[in-house]
Amino acid sequence: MSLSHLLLGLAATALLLAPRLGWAAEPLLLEEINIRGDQQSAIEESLTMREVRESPARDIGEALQQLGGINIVRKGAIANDIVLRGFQRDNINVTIDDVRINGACPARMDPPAFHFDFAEVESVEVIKGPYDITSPGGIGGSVKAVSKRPGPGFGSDLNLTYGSFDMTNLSATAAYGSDAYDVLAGYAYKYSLSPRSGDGKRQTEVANYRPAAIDSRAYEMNTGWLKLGVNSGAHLRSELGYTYQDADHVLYPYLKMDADYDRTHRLNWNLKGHDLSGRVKEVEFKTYWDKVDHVMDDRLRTSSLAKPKYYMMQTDAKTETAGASLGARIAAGPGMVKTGIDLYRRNWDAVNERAMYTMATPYTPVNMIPDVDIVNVGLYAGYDWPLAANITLRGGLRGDVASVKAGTANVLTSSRGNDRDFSALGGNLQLQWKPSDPLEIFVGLARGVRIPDPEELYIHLPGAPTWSGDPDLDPTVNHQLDLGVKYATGRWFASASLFYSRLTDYINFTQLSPTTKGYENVDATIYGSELSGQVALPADLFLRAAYSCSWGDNRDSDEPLAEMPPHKGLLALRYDNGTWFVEAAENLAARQDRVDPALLEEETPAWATTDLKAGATLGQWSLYAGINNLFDRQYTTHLSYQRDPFALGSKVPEPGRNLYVTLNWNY
Ligand SMILES: [Cu+2]
Repeated sequence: MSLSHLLLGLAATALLLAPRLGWAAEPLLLEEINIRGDQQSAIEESLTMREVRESPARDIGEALQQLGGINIVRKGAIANDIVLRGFQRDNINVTIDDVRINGACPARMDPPAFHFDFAEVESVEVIKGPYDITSPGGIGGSVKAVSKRPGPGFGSDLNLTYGSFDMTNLSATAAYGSDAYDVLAGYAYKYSLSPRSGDGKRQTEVANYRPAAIDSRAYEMNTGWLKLGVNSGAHLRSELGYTYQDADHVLYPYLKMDADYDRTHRLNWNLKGHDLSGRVKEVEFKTYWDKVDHVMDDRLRTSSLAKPKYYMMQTDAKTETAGASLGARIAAGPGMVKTGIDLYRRNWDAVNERAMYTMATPYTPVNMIPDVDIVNVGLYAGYDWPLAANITLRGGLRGDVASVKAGTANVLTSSRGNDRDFSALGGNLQLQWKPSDPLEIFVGLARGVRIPDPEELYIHLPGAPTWSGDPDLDPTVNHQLDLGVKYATGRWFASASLFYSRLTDYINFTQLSPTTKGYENVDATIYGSELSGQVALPADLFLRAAYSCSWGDNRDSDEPLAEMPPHKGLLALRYDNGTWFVEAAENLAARQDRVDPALLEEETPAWATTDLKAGATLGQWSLYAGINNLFDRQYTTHLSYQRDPFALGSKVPEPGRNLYVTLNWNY
């Protein structure tokens, strides 16, 4: 294999060069340990772009997997959906610069994180639990990506990754910043063939692909973005951003169809005033608009053979979201008030056509998601109260009203009415106490509410089985308790957290009748813990360990909740002198035998994989190379097959041994 020779050559060069480069640089890792130790509370975790750059992750979901409590739904080579502490879909908020961007696909081919490229992103912050009062929903937590912002002067970043299965990630950004204004432009290209798993077969071989499609590209994506910043005086800043993304030919062996294309526009404008007076620390107005066009069909599958059209089935789906918010931070008494108002409107429409529906008129269009509008308005206020030098109490409340209305008819809207109104009240109380300097204790109590989404309310797709929403669903309410302990010195930190979520009217996907699958409100609990630690050992060695688990119980049926990830762990040893590093990591997941019998879920065996990587930085250049799944294990994760009516029944295996090399130039 030429690629492995290339990697060996690069690693040898790095090893030879390293001693000449000196040991002066303070490891970036120590800084990260300090940030994790000092600045993050027990319910927060963040992913830095250093970690993304070193990894062969194809998307934000895959990159976030290394954090405690995060798993992904594997549907193919890309577009992995984020699962946070066992919560997924609308139970978590995934945003970029606080922009809500929804997927258009009713089968979640394009989850929110699919729509922003990580070359756009500077960092990703994860808040575990319903502690973010600044936006609606998010009862399981929030994943908040923050986009890159230009620094002073000219800056540029070029990144080239090439790996097994012809995986190619190219990105380039160029920026210029002065006191008065700044501008940033970026472009990213991603391409890959379908990965081969440990048995040497492509992921496409587990599904019903036509022979010619097995070796076709797994995805091809182009993303371009532009960001303009204008500073008026010392206290006012305005930012305008626009991103266009075109994803083509994205394969989903998890499902019965593939995406022909996803076209996404995202536009946002922010105006921020800071230190406006002694009391008013910050006032910010944000507004955004985004739109996704998604078309999927089964033209690459054997199901489309000998049909009147080039497909047996096709879904044309569109979603459009617009929102605005006004928020302020005001000093009051010993602490700080945070308050604001926000609103968004989302439209979602999906039309499905199938050859044999109906026999009299083949390809009769079905209003699968009947042009549904949601309008949500919310208000929030919170207070950060430093009770003493080492104790902070934070509290906040949030209220929302929402109305949902279907614009076209299907079986559900015609028989049971086509609009609903909702109201929601949430809030939280967080105590952060440092009894002694390295030790910190966290106690959090929170209530979060999220309304049912248009799919859960109104989807209707006749078939075997029929996929059916329920227009009478109630919002899910989460009452959660969090306990955390953290011990952090400059050179190491350890953190342990426990959470317990009591969920009323949890929206559960299940078999509703022998012929119908759909959604029901049930009472449920999800609870679990995360443990993590990072230690700077002598001789520039670093050890990192992480463990996380979550259990889900359906209290109505006394059975486990579906799609709960098993216990997982990570152990990594790294040598890093600030100039070059080598790292070995072991990823572990336990067997999952807690399965939902109502959906005929299957158990998943335990697995372990080994990853190796190395990298070096010389001036403006960095070079990284690695091998993931070194021993070419054949395995699937528990979240690798669809329980939905669009289930193909195939489990999508994880990639087998794969190599990658990344060259980065940063100026
Ligand atoms: Cu789709």
